Amino acid sequence: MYKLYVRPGACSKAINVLLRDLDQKVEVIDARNLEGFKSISPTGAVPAMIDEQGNVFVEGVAIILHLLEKHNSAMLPKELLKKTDFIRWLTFANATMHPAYSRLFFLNSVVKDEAEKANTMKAAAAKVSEYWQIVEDKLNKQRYMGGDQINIVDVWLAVYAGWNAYFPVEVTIGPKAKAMIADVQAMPSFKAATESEKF
Ligand SMILES: N[C@@H](CCC(=O)N[C@@H](CS)C(=O)NCC(=O)O)C(=O)O
Repeated sequence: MYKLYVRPGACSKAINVLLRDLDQKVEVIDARNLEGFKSISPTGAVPAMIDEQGNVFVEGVAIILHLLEKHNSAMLPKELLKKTDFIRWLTFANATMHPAYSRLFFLNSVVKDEAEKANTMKAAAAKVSEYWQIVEDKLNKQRYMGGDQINIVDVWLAVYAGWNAYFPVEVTIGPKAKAMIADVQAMPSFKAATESEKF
């Protein structure tokens, strides 16, 4: 049984989905206001995960690569160029798209002047939309980010797409990406993860 520390609907939800897709048992723990959480995750960020041996894992990409390799998942290509491409898109999600959304969250919470907030958030949202266009370009050639099967990159992107509802500015997502997101949201593991984060 894995222990997974999450914030409801945060990026940690992708790990919640992945553990289910890998047929692993998971105890989902709400990290919000959890005393001592920084002794598990020094930055205070989720996801954090503890395995049955007591090994502690933080940082989404490291957790995903660990789980895929440990559970011998076909999602992680063995051939070097394919593996590098998979990691490229994983880090596109985690280190390009996610920080672009983080800027929106940051501006939404710290900018108090309404006109300044509208301007800065519009610029930040344009960057997020630009990144969704990169996803759209990829999905114009194939149904999912890794080919014809949903993979963890699709799941991560679908989790981020759910954040659009929090902002008073428009993020544009193309039709192919919207179809991919709908398929991810229909996955039983995605639905189960959503339920498990209703604390
Ligand atoms: N570098 C970390 C960042 C994770 C991250 O930004 N998590 C957000 C939720 S999506 C979080 O916990 N933010 C609250 C905080 O950092 O205190 C990773 O990739 O796992």
